[in-house]
Formats: sequence, structure tokens, C-alpha cells
Amino acid sequence: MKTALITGITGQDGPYLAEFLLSKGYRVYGLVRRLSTPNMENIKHIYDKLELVSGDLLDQGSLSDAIKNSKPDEIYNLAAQSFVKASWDQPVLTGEFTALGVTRMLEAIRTVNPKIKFYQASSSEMFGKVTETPQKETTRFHPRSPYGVAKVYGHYITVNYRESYGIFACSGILFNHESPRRGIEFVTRKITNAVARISLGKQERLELGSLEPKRDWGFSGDYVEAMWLMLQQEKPDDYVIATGENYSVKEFVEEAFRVVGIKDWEKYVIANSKKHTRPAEVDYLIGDASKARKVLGWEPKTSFKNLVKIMVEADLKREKSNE
Ligand code: NDP
Ligand code: GDR
Repeated sequence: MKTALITGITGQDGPYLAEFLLSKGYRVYGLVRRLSTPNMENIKHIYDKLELVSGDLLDQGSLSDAIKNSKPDEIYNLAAQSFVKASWDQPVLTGEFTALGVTRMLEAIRTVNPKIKFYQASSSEMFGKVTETPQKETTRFHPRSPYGVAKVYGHYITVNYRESYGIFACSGILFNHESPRRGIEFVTRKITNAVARISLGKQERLELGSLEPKRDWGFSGDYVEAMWLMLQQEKPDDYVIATGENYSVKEFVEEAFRVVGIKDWEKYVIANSKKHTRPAEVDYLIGDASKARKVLGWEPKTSFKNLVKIMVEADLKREKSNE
């Protein structure tokens, strides 16, 4: 039986990856940091099947101890300060979690057991102000936020530990992926939650930033399989994971309102709110995942329309049961 340690188990991707690995017969450990109010909402359905170990990306010793206690074959480093907008408000903390946290985890692997395979959650935000379209593994990085800059560091330190110490370290450059478990501050979930509430008469307006940016949006449940596939190959490498289609925030809004049968959506939406615009924007992302398709045999399964539908319906259900 293989053992995996997942950091970021309480976030969006962690629970999907845990479900996937459990279905493959893995023993799954999740790293959780201490919070005054534990955040177990996304893992409550698999809580009994997981083993939780305490640790924080800021604390080197806690990461080494987590590895010693769980003895994993594979580590998936999903933990990060992952909200791009917040990275301007807390740039130093974002660097500590999202950049240096990767080095701390790699150092823990190097010193405790360098045979452990390592997955790093890299991001399409590293492409930022894109220099070619679609973006692939060789596209030059031009990050546009403290978060994107931190992810570039995390990416290259992963490559560096592979090249310096021969650690089986892979970096998945994942484009945006969403789900009903997405945090409420991210634009897709913010939209689907608001649309559900508006359709039920519980909310009047949806206040957004720019409706123009385009993103390559996939489903988180599809993307976690690619993480696992990367660690099952003979050689460690880096892969872009994306759908190859992109849509604007406006198109996401339209589609979400369409699901609940509202056509005159503009009367509910306030766009370009200062509160939600960013000092520097990433305007256009679209990924080329042909390397992953060829080498890993990976393909996305969920279409954009289906993704929006799944998310709106989940929020409708949640909002109805909260009445
Ligand atoms: P989330 O923001 O939903 O989850 C982040 C997780 O990291 C949470 O479990 C959080 O725990 C944990 N965490 C944060 N800080 C620390 C810390 N100091 N020590 C230990 N744990 C910590 O992210 P997603 O699931 O959406 O994304 C997973 C990873 O993939 C992230 O690294 C993200 O940057 C990256 N990524 C995501 C993409 C996406 O579209 N979702 C695309 C590309 C990359 P807590 O509950 O305690 O806050
Ligand atoms: P992103 O996701 O920055 O792409 O990072 P987010 O959903 O926050 O923004 C997507 C786009 O929508 C625009 N936008 C708004 N965004 C938010 N959050 N709230 C709003 O009100 C709003 N209005 C417009 C944004 O400006 C942006 O252009 C996500 C995260 O999961 C990262 O961790 C990950 O690395 C990348 O995806 C790939």
C-alpha cells in the first residue's frame, strides 16, 4: 500500500486529490495548520478515512516531523496563500508561504528521505503578461502579482532540487480549475453563489471587478488525476494542465445566470468595482496541454458549460438548505 502526504488538504484541490488517492488504495495523510477555528468543511465527508498531521509551511521542524510521522512515498504540496488579490495586501507573507514554503518542504524531503516523490502546485499565473499564445511548458514567465512571483520561485526551486539532488520532483503548471469547493472569494464561486442567491431572492447585486479577463477554466476533480500521473512516470518533469479553451469573466457570469433562467443579468451586476480590481491584471490565459496528453495520457473531462452548471446547482442546493 502506498502512502501520500497532502499539504493544503482543507482547500479546494486537497479533498479531490485525497478522494482520488483513497480510491487507488493509498493511505492518505493530510497536513493541517493550527487555526483558532478548524476549517474542516471540505474534508468532513472523508474525515474518517484520512490521517491528519499538524504542521505549517512556515515551520521547518513541523514539516520534517510530518514526514517522519507519516513516512510517505509521495508528497503533494498544494498548500499556499493562493488568492492573487490578497498577495498585494500581504506580499511578504505570500512569499513566505507560497515561495519559501516550497523550499522548506524540499529541505524536509532532502534531509529525511530524498526518495520521496514530490509534486509542486505551480500556476498559470506564472505566465502573467503572456508572451505567447497558447501557453506551454517553454513559454517565458512574466508574473503580474506577488503571488505569481512567489509561484515562479516555487517552480524553479522544485526544478533546482531535481537537478541538484536527483529528487523526483515535478511541477504541474495548472490553469484555473474550479468546483463547488472553491473558496467564496474566487470569481467563479463568487458568481455562482451570488447567482443562486439572486435567483432565490436572497441577494440583490453582484459586485465584481473587471469582466474582461479571460481564463482557461477546468474542473478541479479532473486536474488532480494529472498530479498523480506526473508522479507515476519514469522520469520527473513539468507539465501544463489546461482545457485549451478560454472564456471571459463576463461569459462566466452570463452562463451562470442562464442556468437559473435569468436573461437580463446586467441589471444585477456592478462591474469595475474598485474594491475588486487589481494593481496589475492578467488579461488572457489559455493553455496548451499537449505534452500532458501525449506523455501522461491526461485529458480534461468537464466542459465549461457543465462546470458552470455543476457549480450553480451546488450553490442553489446549499442556499436552499440554509433557508
Ligand atoms: P486553496 O486556497 O483552496 O487551499 C490552500 C490550502 O493551503 C488550504 O488547505 C490552506 O489551509 C493551506 N495553507 C495555507 N497556508 C498554509 C500554511 N502556512 N501551512 C499549511 N497549510 C497552509 O487552494 P487550491 O486548492 O485552489 O489550490 C491548491 C494549490 O494549487 C495552491 O498552491 C494554489 O496556489 C495552486 N494552484 C491553484 C489553482 C486553481 O485554479 N485552484 C491553479 C494553479 C495553481 P487552511 O485551511 O488552514 O487555510
Ligand atoms: P485568479 O482567480 O486570479 O485567476 O487565480 P480569481 O478567481 O481570483 O480571478 C479570476 C479573474 O477574475 C477577475 N475578477 C475578479 N476576481 C475575484 N476574485 N473577485 C472579483 O470580484 C472579480 N472581478 C473580476 C480577476 O481580476 C481575474 O482576472 C486563481 C487562483 O486559484 C490561483 O491560486 C491560481 O494559481 C490561478 O487561479 C491559476
